[in-house]
Amino acid sequence: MVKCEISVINLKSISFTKRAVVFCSFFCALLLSHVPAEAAWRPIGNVTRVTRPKPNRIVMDTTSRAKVSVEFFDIDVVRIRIAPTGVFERDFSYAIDYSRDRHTPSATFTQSAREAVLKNFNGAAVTVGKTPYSVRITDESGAVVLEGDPRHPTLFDNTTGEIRTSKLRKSEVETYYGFGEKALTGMSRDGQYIVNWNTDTFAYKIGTDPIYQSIPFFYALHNGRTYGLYFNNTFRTWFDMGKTSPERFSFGADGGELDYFVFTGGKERSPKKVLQDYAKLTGTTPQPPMWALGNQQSRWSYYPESRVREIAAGFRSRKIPADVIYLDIDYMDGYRVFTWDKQRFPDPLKMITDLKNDGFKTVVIVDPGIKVAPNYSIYSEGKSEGIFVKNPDGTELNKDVWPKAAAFPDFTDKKAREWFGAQFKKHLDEGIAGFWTDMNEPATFMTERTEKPEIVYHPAKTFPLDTPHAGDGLPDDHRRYHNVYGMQMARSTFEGVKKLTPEKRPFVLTRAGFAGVQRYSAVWTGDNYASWDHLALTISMLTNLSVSGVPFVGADVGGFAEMPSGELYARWLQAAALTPFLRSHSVGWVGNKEPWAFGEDFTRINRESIELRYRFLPYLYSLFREHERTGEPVMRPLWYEFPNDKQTYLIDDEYMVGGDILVAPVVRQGMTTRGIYLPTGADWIDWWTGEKIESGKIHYLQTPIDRLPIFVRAGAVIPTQPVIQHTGEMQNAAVTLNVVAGITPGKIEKSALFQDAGEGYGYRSSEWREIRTEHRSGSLKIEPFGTFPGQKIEYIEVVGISQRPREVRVDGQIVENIEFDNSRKRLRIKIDERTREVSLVR
Ligand code: MIG
Repeated sequence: MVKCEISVINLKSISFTKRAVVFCSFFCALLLSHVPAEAAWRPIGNVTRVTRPKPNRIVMDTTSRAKVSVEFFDIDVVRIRIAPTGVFERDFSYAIDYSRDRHTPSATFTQSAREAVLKNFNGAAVTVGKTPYSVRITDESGAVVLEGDPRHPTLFDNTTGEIRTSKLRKSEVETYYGFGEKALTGMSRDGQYIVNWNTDTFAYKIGTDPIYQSIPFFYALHNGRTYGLYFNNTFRTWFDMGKTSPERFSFGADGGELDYFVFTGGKERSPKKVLQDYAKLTGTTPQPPMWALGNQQSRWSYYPESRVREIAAGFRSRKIPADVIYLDIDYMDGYRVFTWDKQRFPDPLKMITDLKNDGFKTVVIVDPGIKVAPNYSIYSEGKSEGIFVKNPDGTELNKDVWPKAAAFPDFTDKKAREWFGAQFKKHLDEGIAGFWTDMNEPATFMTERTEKPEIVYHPAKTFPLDTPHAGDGLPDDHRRYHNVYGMQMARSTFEGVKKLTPEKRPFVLTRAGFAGVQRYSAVWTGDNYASWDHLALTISMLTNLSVSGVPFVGADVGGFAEMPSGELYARWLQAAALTPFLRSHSVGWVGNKEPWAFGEDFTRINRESIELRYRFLPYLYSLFREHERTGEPVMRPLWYEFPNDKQTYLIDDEYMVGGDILVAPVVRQGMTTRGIYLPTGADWIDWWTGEKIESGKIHYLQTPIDRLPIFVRAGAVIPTQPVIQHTGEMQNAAVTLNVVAGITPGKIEKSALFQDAGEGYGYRSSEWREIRTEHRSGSLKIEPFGTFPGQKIEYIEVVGISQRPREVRVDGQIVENIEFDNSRKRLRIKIDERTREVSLVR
């Protein structure tokens, strides 16, 4: 084809006879080739007819044959669907959580020759222009939320199946966030070009895109006002966020419908409202087992058994807390999933039981590739069950991965999901506590015969595009289902484990995923690199992933590839200490990377970082509870909490844990002071010194190697516990409620500590307790709800109190046994389970 085009361009300069030959070969080539000559982009055209199948939905015919549907999907959620073929697809999405109730908002409809208007009961409206088709969404106050760019209308190409649209930016200073797991520079995606196509990207660099996950959801923020947009399309998608022109952003896909949800952000137009509505659409992460919030240790790979035991003992003997140990691919017999290498692990049950008795859970990796070997029962059973992915000609798709030639379950087939899910029985019987699903982009190896292996996104790194999939009733090829394969493997794992052990909460960790993956799994950011840049990158990656609906996120501490210095490892562990998922993991061919592998001084610092993690576990656990209910993330970027402070919009070296803790880790080598910005809209206290730090300013503070800079919000009540060695010891640890001084007089701050068994589903009925507090200037009211016998409440610590109060009363009685630490500006008051009110008189 390329040859033909060149010939055509040069036609004028060649003779008539030659021209005839060129023309002939050009048309022959056209006939022979399946590749279309060029993209044939067509607009939607004019709206010719409007029908209203439901009160909250209108459907339009157009001159191009494309059909358009406009709907108030929920009160503050507009859904627009354009079917280029004129026939809407089956209304099913792997991303959507169908188990949730939704409001069907009442709406009114009016139309004229020029416009069709669907108006929500609260005043928000969608206005469709008819000649030609255009769309504009306005909020309750009539302000424009989002409108199409009239000079770059929605286009589709019926020959290739591609679709695209462009929207106007509010101004050149609009910032964009979300997009799931992206290794791109900075916090905002403004000016960037983004592609979604799950890809195995070993030792990715800053700027490598795409990587493992695809979440086509983003926020636009301008002047404190937000909206969100989720592009409900599983094909390869792309977003041009003002890179081509600062006047607009554009997005499109290689196929499917132009189906997108706009989250208007409600009256406040706040990021929180956007995320709540997105979470209502795609679901939340169920409360993880408590142990999964503990410190986790991994390596590719720890083996044989003696080495695993040595690592576990290494934590206990050095008093470094830990809850989980991971087994990477070398535990298997020749990389056959659901088997053991009997030389390396002669008695898995015994080892796992001993580890369990020592407070360690064991998690194993599971790959989707099932070794092609007739005498391997998992393979032969899978084959006879017919659950493997096939080639277009009906033969089994075999590709090389770790076990060499492998077959792959079609996770878009319910039968395959159930079959694979049932295989976990063996490991669950052995006592394995959780599963780590890797290589599920899906990733395959290139062989010696692969042409041009130097191409980064080589097609041979996954299934061929024309590979058929069941698609749960909508059979189509890999183009449509590539991006959901990983999340469906995580789902198969989650659902399988849940069915086999219904009394427990499954723990799944996945590398690949799509919007909605949070319903099944935690996510880690794949094969990062032991460099300072990569450490710095974790903050924007994990916070953007968090606001993309996925709360349980972490990066390989210390970097997966290469060897960190002691300083880098220590700073990394420190920076990660309060991130939702805390796991050290690395390749096996560089030096040891356990927290004690960098000399005595670093061992102490690393121990303190992990101890810090365990101190804050009651707070972290409560945040997960809040997430399950509302969709609020655990880890949060600053702009999300403080959208009215524009200084926060680009901050990518600080993060929030919940709404009350701001962490400003050191992510640069040798930095013993750093600039720290504290947002306006709150007052801040230094957690360590109790010093009040003025907001709205950058402070240059000392950041010694053994301290994570933490700031807490004035007025907050933050539960902590003493250091324990693993979460199994938690029940006997007593809670301290840290009451942060400096609350604005007249204000009431409410908070809740959530307690339950840390496992199982009792918390969904009556086996839970919530310690609710109300903080006013000078007084704290404590009220327990629920009857679960959770950790006892033993102390109140007032953080940031500058002098010893004249009087402290507990339930009205003056008490004397208080400790005031002037150097740290802390006051400690002993209370007990019956305490309902503590008050201070200055
Ligand atoms: O081809 O199982 O990202 O965490 O250690 C590499 C071996 C396969 C990639 C994962 C990594 C894991 C490794 N895996």
